[in-house]
Amino acid sequence: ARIIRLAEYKEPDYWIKNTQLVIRIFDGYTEVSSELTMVKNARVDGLPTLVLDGVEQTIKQLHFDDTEISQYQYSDDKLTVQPVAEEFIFKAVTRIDPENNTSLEGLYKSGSMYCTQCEAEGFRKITFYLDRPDVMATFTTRIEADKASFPTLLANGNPIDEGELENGRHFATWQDPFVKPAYLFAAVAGDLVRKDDSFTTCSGREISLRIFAEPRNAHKTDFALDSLKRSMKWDEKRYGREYDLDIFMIVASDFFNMGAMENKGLNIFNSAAVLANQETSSDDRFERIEAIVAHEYFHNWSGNRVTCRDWFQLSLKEGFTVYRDAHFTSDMHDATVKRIKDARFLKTVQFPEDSGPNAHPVKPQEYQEINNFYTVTIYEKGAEVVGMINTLIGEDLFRKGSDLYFERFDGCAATTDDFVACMQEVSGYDFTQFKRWYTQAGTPTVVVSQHYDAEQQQYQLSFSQSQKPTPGQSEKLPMVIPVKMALLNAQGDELAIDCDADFNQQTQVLTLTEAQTTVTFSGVSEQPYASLFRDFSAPVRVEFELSEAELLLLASKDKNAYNRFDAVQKIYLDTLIAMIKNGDNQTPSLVLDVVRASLADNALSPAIKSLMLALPSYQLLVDSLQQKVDADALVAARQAMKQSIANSFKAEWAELTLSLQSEQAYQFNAEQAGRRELQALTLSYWAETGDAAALDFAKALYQQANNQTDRLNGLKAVLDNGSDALVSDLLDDFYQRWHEDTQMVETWLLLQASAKGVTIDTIKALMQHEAFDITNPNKVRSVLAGFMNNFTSYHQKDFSGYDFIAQRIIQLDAINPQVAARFVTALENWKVFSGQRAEAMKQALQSIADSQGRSPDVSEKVEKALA
Ligand code: BAL
Ligand code: ZN
Repeated sequence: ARIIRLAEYKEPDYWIKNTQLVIRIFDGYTEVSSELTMVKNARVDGLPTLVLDGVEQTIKQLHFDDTEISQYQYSDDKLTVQPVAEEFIFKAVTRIDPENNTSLEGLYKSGSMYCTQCEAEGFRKITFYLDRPDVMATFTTRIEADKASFPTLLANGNPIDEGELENGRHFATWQDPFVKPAYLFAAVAGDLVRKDDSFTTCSGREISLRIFAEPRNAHKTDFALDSLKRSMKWDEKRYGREYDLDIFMIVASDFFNMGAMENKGLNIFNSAAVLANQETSSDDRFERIEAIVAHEYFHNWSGNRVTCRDWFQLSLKEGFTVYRDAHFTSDMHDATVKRIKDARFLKTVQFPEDSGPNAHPVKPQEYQEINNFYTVTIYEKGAEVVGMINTLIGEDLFRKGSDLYFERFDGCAATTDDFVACMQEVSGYDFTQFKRWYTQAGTPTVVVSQHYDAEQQQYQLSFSQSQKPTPGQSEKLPMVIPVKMALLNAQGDELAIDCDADFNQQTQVLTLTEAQTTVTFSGVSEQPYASLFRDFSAPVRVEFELSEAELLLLASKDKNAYNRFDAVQKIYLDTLIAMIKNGDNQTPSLVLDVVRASLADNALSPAIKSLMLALPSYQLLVDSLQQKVDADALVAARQAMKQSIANSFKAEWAELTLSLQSEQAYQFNAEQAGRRELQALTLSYWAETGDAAALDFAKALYQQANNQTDRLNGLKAVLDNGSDALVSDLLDDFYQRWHEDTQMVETWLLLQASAKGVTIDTIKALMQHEAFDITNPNKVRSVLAGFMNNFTSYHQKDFSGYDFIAQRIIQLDAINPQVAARFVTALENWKVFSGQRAEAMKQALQSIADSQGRSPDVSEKVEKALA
């Protein structure tokens, strides 16, 4: 396989200054004419051959200026030609086949519309190009199509022309004055309805905002438009970033590999990530849509105006933009809740990636298929790294650094080093060692121990950091680790800190740089309680053995709400791990005490309370065990604990569930969403007790709901605990009522694939259902990701889940390699499991490896997993 290495980066031999495209859409084929104004790179000697990327191109004509190119070579997705001058226009006319493009990269047909997805390397499926992010050009795009079928024709930038053509066809021409790499190109042709709004920028410019959707979805666009306006305002206020074009467009597409795409001025969204209303979208869906709209919008600066030099810098735009959208969500809703959920997600999904065969640094050194690097490491760990920069230099200097970065690299393709250099320049902080966060893969473990000397009134904390080897990286060096902390007295009050280490009094951050650090705190008149890594100040594993009394104090009195949550989770996790190790599934009183205290604490918001009362997921448990996992024992222990908590507080669950019922008109906001989230949790415990009244309540919640959140909360409780007859009644009812709504059908598939006790036969039946379509990534994800994340069903005792997934990966790979490769994650961490289970997972991987005609996407992941 071909390996692309960062160390081998060099500038291209030629640049493209301007790109003129004509896309002629016909029934059965599309013809693309391109004119690329090119100039030789001044740093290159001679007149090198021009090597353009192009995939599945049927060549009709090639020209240099007006001279036809008779000699060329087109093989292995590269077109090689010999220029005769340093400046020229390269012209190509080619044909492509969007109707049969099931990879959903390049130009493809999504239902009745044509749309594009070019990141990372899809543009080469549209025409020949220097398809790399450091080649930036202005674009003019003309689209021609049948007018009756495709009245809406869109591309990046501003509309400059439109008109009628022969045979009922028409055209529209769009011009994008901002230079951009090809991955930000977009074009759409469809029969779409448009919803308009406007936004006045900080400098008084009026921007026209337009959302396009298929007519049946016209009623679901308001929320995204509002989210967009909030995002635009926020980016002006928080980052001083004003929108640049006069128009900002969003298009919803039912067939989409990713969540959404930040194409300049023309974002294309997965329908599931943009269409919303109260009837069909739950609170968490609203929050996710708002965050994705913001994320794509924020890319206009962090990604588009300043883009990446090469794909090794992907986190430059993704890590920073995730950081920005997380901050936006915190500002819009509840910052602690957002932080808890983000940290929990990182631990649940990114930590396992970082300790598995696909571990890679935030700035990878090499790849085979870049599509495989749109990972939680690049995105979410990348965001944590940006967050640590903020923690280390403080918010004001961070903003100065970001202003400098945008100013200095506007219109350029930059690197993560460029970003950090700006932060260093404005703050004077030396980031040399810190940059290991970009180059070293793996999650550091910090082991902490404490010692109190009452006589000297001194307290010591010793930190020892280490990192396990990751594939291709055996040596690990110490990291810069910011520890936001406090010392608490027995009432939970914070003590003044006087210590002999690098501690910032203003930010309350202690910075570790060595493998071992011992910090001595003076003037400590009683044994303190250490509240460490507040707000999850670094993406590390922490091992700090605490007594029950210490844990209980932190769990009940720590004023840092994140750490309070974390202490409660630690109690559940440590207890579950002990239960698994000892083979004893009695839930100890400590756990019940914590639940009781959390239940009784009226100062806790419902949202935080629900987070504190929820047991850690199976996935988080697997990662926390840090030893070979006996999946059956793990399931038994967690189920026993859930049962015990349910039964011990049966009356409380019932009472709380009822009291959380509200007559308030539905609104998506943090307060209401928190109440509904807590009710979902209390109802799930109540239903777990087997109380018939709980199921009656759940059924009524489903039937009487005027919003999707309540409806799903009721339905989930029934799915997990109701009789087969009731379950099938409600599922039938759901399908009957909403089978014409794509998002509802996706939810219906997901609910069943995620339900307790689902069997492979049910999954197979879902894949045979009229609502299923294997060429549609959302449908595939609903069923297969739903199943894969359904721990007890996927890891069922006869191991049959693994071969089933392997066969589906092989099947999908022939249709959509990008989507297929994502499912390899379900098998790649086979080494964490014990005995025959690990062997069965490995065999499933091997069967993929042995299959014919695998894509580079799937090959890379499978080979790494088997290495
Ligand atoms: N750039 C791919 C989609 C996203 O991260 O916004
Ligand atoms: Zn992004």
